[in-house]
Amino acid sequence: MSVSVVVGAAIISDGRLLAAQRAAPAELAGGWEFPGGKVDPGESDEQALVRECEEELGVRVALGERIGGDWPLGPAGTVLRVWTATVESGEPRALEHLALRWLAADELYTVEWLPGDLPVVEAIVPHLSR
Ligand code: 9L3
Ligand code: MG
Repeated sequence: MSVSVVVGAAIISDGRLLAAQRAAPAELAGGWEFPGGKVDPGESDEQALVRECEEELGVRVALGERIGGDWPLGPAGTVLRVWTATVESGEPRALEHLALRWLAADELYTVEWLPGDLPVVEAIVPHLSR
C-alpha cells in the first residue's frame, strides 16, 4: 500500500502559532490543526504546503525547518509532515476553516488539537522563541 502524505504548516509570528479549526469532514469538524492538506501527484511536499496555505488562508508563506519526521495520521499508511513557516504576504483568513487563532506558548493547549497533530505541537515549542 502506498503511503499517503499530508503536509501541515506551523505558521509562527511574534512567538505565536497559528491554529486552524477544521470545518469538515463531520468527524473532524471543530478540531484544531496545522493548516495544510494532501500532496497532489507531481507536487513536492513543499509546493503542496505553499499551495494549501494560499487556498486555505489566502497568504503566501515561506517555509522554514521540517519538524520531526513522518508523524502517523489516523488511517493506516497516512503520514503528516510539518514545516515551520512565516507569512510573506497577506493576513491569514479562515477561507476553509471555522476559525483561526494565534496561540502564545502558554495557550497552545487551550484548543482541542486533532489527535494526529497534538504530538507535533509539543515539538513546535522550541521554535516559538526563535
Ligand atoms: N489532517 C490532519 N492534520 C492536519 C491536516 C492538514 C490534515 N494538520 C488530516 C485531515 C484529513 C486529511 O489529513 O483526514 C487530509 O487533509 P485535508 O486535505 O482535508 O486538509
Ligand atoms: Mg486542508
